[in-house]
Amino acid sequence: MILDVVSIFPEYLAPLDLSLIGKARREGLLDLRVHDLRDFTHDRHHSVDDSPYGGGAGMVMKPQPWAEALAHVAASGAHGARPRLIVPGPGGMPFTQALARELAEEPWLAFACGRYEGIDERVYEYAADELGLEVSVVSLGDYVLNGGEVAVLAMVEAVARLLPGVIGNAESLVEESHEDGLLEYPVYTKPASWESSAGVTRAVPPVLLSGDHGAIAAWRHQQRLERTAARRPDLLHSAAALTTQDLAITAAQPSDAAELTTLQRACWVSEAKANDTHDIPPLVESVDDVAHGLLEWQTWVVREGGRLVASVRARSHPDDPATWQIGRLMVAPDLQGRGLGRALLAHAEAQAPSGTAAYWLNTGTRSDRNLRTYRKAGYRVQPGEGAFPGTVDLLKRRR
Ligand code: JFE
Repeated sequence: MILDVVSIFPEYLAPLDLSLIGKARREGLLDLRVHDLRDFTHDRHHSVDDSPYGGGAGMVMKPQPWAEALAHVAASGAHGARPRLIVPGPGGMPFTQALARELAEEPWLAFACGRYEGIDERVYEYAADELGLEVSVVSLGDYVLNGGEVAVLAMVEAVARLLPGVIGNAESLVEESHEDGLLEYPVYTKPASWESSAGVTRAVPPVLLSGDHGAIAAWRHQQRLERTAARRPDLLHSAAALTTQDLAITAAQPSDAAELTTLQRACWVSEAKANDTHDIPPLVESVDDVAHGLLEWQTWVVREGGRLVASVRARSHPDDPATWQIGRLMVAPDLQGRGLGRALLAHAEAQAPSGTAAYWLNTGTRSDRNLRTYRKAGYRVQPGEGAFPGTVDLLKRRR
């Protein structure tokens, strides 16, 4: 990946030579080029700012040095190639892990670090219209910095660590905070019992020493829910908890078969539409077929006011006990988008026996909504066709 940064304080970007990013640079995974905006001025004082039209406090960055600097950067690539231009600003779109992932796919990024009250608006138009750049104004968060440099340090670090080869352990990337909408669980290391200098002894939560992987997964999930509720209640609205606090997840009974049949037909109609066929098991199974499925799978249901509104099932793979198969994740169409599906998926994962190495599931190749949900939950699409025609398999390592 090529990274160009334009700033009046090029030394501000020096920390990028340290640690992970510096190593990636030395290994050629990253080509980071820092440019001094003042090199693109022509007056004796190398001036880059002037007073704002219309009045107001402070100074505004002049268009000319920016235009020349960005033209220089844009012309430095292969024939026809153009960088995506990222401009940090408190009024930009939020910089999120999702945006970091999107930017990590780009071959070439350019960053324009403003100062003062910002950059003359015509520079954005020039970069888009005359240089052909896709321009994105991006905010690190709702607070005001003095310039774009600190934001670029943060964004470059967040993007670079997603590049193949920059972090040794690719798996550690999948299973992180924010990847499935909940905060991370607390972590501990040796000693199991630690005495602070004040003489207070603190033990690691005993469940973590139990060797019971199912119990550990359930405890960690609970910790994540509690932390998210305490620190980021805004995330809960779309994530797992609220829904499962109010609605109990219970084991399906044989008497649920008829309602499950109705629910799966309601839930898979969209699949029939997307794939232009009704020849999909959940759509054509009889009540007896569904009842038979209850014998071969562990199935859980959620009821709201007596109505069966959601379900999921799971079992150990018949030929590979280390793989926990999850399927038939469904939420009544009128209740979708409330995090119920994610909560059920987390529940199914937490029920996997110790010795489970990976969770497996399968969905329609064209089921964009499902694929997005599973991706957010840490699942990755496996190459090639899935277990059934028109489907893909997805895997997630157990942590
Ligand atoms: C610049 C400044 C006056 C901004 C209302 C360039 N997340 C985030 N916070 N702050 C920035 C980004 C940021 C980025 C670039 C910047 C702030 N400033 C300062 C001064 C009004 C401003 O916007 C100049």
